[in-house]
Amino acid sequence: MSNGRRNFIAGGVAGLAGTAAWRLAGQSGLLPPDSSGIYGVGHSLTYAAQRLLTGQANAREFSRDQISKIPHPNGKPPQSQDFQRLQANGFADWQLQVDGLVSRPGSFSLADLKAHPSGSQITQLICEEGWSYIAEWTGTPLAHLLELTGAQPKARYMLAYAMDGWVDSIDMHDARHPQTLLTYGMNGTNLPVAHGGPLRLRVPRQLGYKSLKYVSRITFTDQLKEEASDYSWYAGI
Ligand SMILES: Nc1nc2c(c(=O)[nH]1)N[C@H]1C(S)=C(S)[C@@H](COP(=O)(O)O)O[C@H]1N2
Ligand SMILES: [Mo]
Repeated sequence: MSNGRRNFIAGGVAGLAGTAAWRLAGQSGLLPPDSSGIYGVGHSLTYAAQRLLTGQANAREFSRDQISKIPHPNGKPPQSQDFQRLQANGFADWQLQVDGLVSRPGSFSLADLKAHPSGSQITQLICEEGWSYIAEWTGTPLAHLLELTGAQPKARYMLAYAMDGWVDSIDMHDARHPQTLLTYGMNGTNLPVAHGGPLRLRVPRQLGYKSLKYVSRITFTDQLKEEASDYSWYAGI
């Protein structure tokens, strides 16, 4: 890290919101897009510190022999009849809806997604409760879907909606990160329903709750409302 950056961190902690340093941080992509709004100064500083320390850095990747023998499934699959009907049909009728600030909104079946270039990674899912497991995930890089649908420059966040009612969001920095995938495969098979099948967002640089399961819609927006979750919005690890 350069001296300038170190001084910037020290100065930033002393001075803060409203100062020239704060504005500079915003212009350099060091603040969450709505830093003056819903997050507050402490949260925004966590984000800035993490961005300074890790930049575009990748989450750690592991080797095949480190994959956990028994991955830990958390929670229950969606209980709705809609979900059960889709599951009974092997998710052949399931579609991912993509809309919001994109030039070409549309819907994608699993077969559509699988026809596009895939990425895979062996990474660790870390729950905020203290447990974790390592698995191999395969899916469509979100950056590819962004190109395909033409995300507009105005877009600052991606909101993802799950079929069990969960909603979460990431900023465009994480949406474009090469390790961010829309996964349909896990450990060489279709993604099990217990782990979020048919489609789960995988954001390995953040805690497990940002890896939204049962995703059926993603939308791009220029502002976040506080609808998302009780957890901290930025969950860098
Ligand atoms: N839709 C949805 N996504 C979710 C959750 C959930 O309950 N519903 N739980 C989150 C939490 S807290 C964790 S730790 C991981 C658990 O993933 P796993 O079931 O593969 O262990 O999924 C995250 N994504
Ligand atoms: Mo979690």
